[in-house]
Amino acid sequence: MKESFLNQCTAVLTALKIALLVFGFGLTAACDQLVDKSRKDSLGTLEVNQPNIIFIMSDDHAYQAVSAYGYGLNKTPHIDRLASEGAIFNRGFVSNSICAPSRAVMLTGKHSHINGKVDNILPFDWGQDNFAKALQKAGYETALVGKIHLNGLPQGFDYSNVLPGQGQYYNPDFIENGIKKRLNGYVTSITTDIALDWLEHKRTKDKPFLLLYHQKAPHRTWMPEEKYLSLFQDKNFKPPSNFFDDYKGRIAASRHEMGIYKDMDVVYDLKMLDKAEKFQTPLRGAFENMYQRMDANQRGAWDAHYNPIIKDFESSGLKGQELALWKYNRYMQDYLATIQSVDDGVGQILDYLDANGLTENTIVVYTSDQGFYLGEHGWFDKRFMYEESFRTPLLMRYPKEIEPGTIIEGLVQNLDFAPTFMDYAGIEIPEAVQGESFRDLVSGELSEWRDAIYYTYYEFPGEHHVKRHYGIRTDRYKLIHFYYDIDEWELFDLEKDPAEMQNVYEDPAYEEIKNKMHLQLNDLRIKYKDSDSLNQYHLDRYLSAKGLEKK
Ligand code: SGN
Ligand code: CA
Repeated sequence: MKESFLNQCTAVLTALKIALLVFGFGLTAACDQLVDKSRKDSLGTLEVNQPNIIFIMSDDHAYQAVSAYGYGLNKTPHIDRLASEGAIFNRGFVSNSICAPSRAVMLTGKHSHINGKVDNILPFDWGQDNFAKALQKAGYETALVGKIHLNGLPQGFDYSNVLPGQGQYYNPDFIENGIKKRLNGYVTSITTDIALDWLEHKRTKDKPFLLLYHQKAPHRTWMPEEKYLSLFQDKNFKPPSNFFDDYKGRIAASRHEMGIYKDMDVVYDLKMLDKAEKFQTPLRGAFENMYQRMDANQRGAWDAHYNPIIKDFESSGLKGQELALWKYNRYMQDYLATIQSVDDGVGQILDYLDANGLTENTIVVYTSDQGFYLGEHGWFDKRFMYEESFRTPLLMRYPKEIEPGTIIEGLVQNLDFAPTFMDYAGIEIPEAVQGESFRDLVSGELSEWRDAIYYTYYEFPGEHHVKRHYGIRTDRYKLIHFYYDIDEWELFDLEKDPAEMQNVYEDPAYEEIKNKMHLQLNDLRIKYKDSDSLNQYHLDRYLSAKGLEKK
């Protein structure tokens, strides 16, 4: 009786909402609150409350470039709101620091060697379980918007509107429920508009929802939105202390191809598109293709900003260290400018929740698919198990359970998202899931948590030349094994050497620590069912897919 009355009430409210939409957000907010409450009441108890979940992920967003982490590079007031109104994680990590594998881990709650997507090259199997499928079965309406970088039609989503592969910054193609269309505008704002449109017009408002809102930015080649082109123009950034790293004692690191000085292309990465001989760079053609996508207005704004910089650069004749520092600064200006649009989008989503009475019962998570080097070790890109790419920003708000201003020091990984969301949705977490729910950790109800995390990286031989490795990190130490094309162990004392410049693996003072770390690493490999023979299996598949010989 009560239920049918509520159903009628909901229908009337929905009709009223449509009719009165012109009067703005105020009434919609009241209705959302009512519908939300009736769902809970009709189910009886608070325990079965299924909160909405908005999972925001950007691509290559370094934690150093979220102002809540205190590095002073830029201002991200909307992302920071999640920290002040919820929790910030100081030890949020990925388990394989590269895009598609990271997303596969996030969806499945299983390490790369188990879910099979170990690198950006080999295909992902959407047929396996993922948390979106589980939430869908449990009554959630689900959507995926923006970058996912996994081949094939996403499974587990009632609605998907995603970029093909890496996507484009200007006038990008999007694939809406399997149908490709080119959209005009800037990718970050378009992605936000699609997310807001789904929230307001496409979802069924009497169901709990899961929205994966995933930005392409600030991925290479760091092309800012017109309005932010000159935001950091007058800023001179101080490079990190290990910008001129000599890689002593770290052979794999010394073989990198991701140096700002050595490998960053002045046209492709730094936008110096000019006719002169020195601008006929290897990646010039690829940049010209992206530039050609712009319409006349976009190109007008672009040229007005970059042409004077090109002119200055041409006449400067910079060389050596001065050129390295100029490149670093140029890189930072564009990279940080793309983040401003990401932060705006977060603000728009949070405003939508506020205006619609959804703030209280919606979990909002902000993270990235991995971290990124902003000049540490002289680098851009990621992939290594060194801190800046292994670690990633993680902030989370859920007013019903998380105290504002919470700081989490526990070692959390992207492996934990799937079980955490299932936990909040009231779904039993399957045995096969390797991550752990951090729901009780973040609400302060847990005293015991894991003391070590496991990492793997596979994409070699490949772009940026980062050798295959795996390793373990505890609160204080990190042990890494580069095992292919080289056989090198590295041990770091993160308390004494946070910049990871001293490999103390051969230092007798660390003998005991080293042995303990080896034992712990073995335990973790057993726990997560990883082995040398699995590494061999993944290597063989990779080499044959690329038509390469074994070294
Ligand atoms: C592209 C980039 C690389 C980057 C990979 C992986 N090159 O290939 O610099 O490391 O993506 O990034 S680009 O010339 O195409 O920009 S990931 O985040 O998608 O894994
Ligand atoms: Ca990425």
